[in-house]
Amino acid sequence: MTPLFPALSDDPSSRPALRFGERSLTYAELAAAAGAVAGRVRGAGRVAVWATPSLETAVGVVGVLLAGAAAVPLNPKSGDKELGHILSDSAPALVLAAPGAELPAPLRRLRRIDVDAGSGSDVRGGTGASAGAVDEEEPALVVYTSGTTGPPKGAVIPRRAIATTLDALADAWQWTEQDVLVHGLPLFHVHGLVLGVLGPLRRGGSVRHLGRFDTQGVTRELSSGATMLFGVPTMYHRIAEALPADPVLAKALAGARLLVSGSAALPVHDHERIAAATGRRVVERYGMTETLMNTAVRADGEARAGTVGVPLPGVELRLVEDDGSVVDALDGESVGEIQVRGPNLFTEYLNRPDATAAAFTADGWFRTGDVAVRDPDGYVRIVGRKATDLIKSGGYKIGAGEIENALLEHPAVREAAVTGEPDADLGERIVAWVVPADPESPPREGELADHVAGRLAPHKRPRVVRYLDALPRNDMGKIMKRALPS
Ligand code: MCA
Ligand code: AMP
Repeated sequence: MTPLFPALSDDPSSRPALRFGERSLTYAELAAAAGAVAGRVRGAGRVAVWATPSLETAVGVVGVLLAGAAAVPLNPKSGDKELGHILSDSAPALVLAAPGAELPAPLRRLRRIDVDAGSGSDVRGGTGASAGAVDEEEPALVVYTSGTTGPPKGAVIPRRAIATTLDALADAWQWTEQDVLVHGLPLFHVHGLVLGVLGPLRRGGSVRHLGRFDTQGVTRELSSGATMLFGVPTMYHRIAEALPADPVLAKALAGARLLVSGSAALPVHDHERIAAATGRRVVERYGMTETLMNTAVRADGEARAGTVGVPLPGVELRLVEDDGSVVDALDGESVGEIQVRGPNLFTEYLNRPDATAAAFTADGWFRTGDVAVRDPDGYVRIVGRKATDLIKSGGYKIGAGEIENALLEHPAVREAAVTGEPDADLGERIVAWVVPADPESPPREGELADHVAGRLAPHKRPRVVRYLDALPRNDMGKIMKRALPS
């Protein structure tokens, strides 16, 4: 197999590779900076990366990959409990961080390497850019992803899956070294890191990261040479909201080659508002941490609102009913769980053979838990999700059980249940149903939000708290979430 980043091997050019705010690196500079990281982490096994939205994160991850090691990207807003779990589960040999970044206590026990992302280094100073061949089945990333219950699981993503998914997207989107991608996604998940950073680098193109998403940044970059935009539906919702009063944004979007949404369903209303204001249709692609990308609306296909397009090259996709029978109909109404097979899939959940086994059928199909229909021309429409205890908020997957456990650790909470409610901005918002330990002095809403944000992560905090005298339970004592007052 070719190296993950052909543009970094041989004779890297002075073409732009990465830009974060005012700071940027050419391919030659990136080869030197990431090569230097590679030289220091070679043989390290798993390497934690303090994944702030910065040049250092991109250089650090590329360096780890050049060295043939595996990167474990950490959300820099992780709370104590979540971070503790990820560190004990993944047992990284060391941590990479930007110089001066303050790391929380559990990370201070690890050996730290500051990533020097300074430009202008001597290309030959790097020792790792042309590292020897690494087996494509070797882990490249361990990305933590929430399930319905318990702490997040580490999805082990091999190098083969990254190369496969990025090349399939290149085919679907005619994505080349001429493309300049703009986005403001976090770098500790697949969307922002694999598609948004490793994607442009595999093509030999470039990425401009906004630091944090806002419509002004999108306007600025798309008006000055950027060709593609990646975002979650919340970002496109905010764009749709801003468009009526922002003709410059409309013009910038109209000039883009490709606008791509993913991580959750893009509401048809937002899709149509953007199309009406810009004349451009957003294309959707469907993926998962465990599978990377499965389907996409192709650049040469019809960008139909409400669909995630067709299976990518190399991806086998089928719909399966609850009784295991395969749904063959392409009729836009026969519903089944999406199961996928192909070289885009992860290897396993780290240290969780039980969960890995449960995720696959006997004949090797991965059960996504997403429920869909297929149109006569094969376009996939996602219509729901099997597990009600998984919430997608702002494009983040969040397990209800994880938040319930955190809430129950608050002394003023006796019982807790967590659900997702429709939200125009976030897709779904997290709602906590709480039975206070003392009904006379229930915990304040903000206190519970801070408690969850501090233990898990801010995006997992409840946006609404509702107080009850008791949770509805069945005869077995199990909480009946469907019986919660709507
Ligand atoms: C507010 N904040 C708090 C609290 N309240 N912090 C601590 N404690 C509190 N009680 C902070 C937040 O941390 C945040 O800080 C700021 O206040 C605003 O919070 P919030 O409203 O939650 O954030 P937002 O700005 O509205 O976020 C919307 C967003 C975000 C930007 C769209 O949801 C986002 O980045 N989503 C992307 C998710 C993603 O990449 N998913 C990919 C996984 P600050 O402003 O400093 O941050 S899915 C995937 O990878 C698969 C493969 C796929 O298909 O793509
Ligand atoms: P994650 O586990 O965080 O990687 O999230 C993966 C999940 O995001 C999938 O199982 C889907 O439920 C959802 N998802 C990703 N892309 C889309 C999309 N374009 N439309 C609907 N849901 C999506």
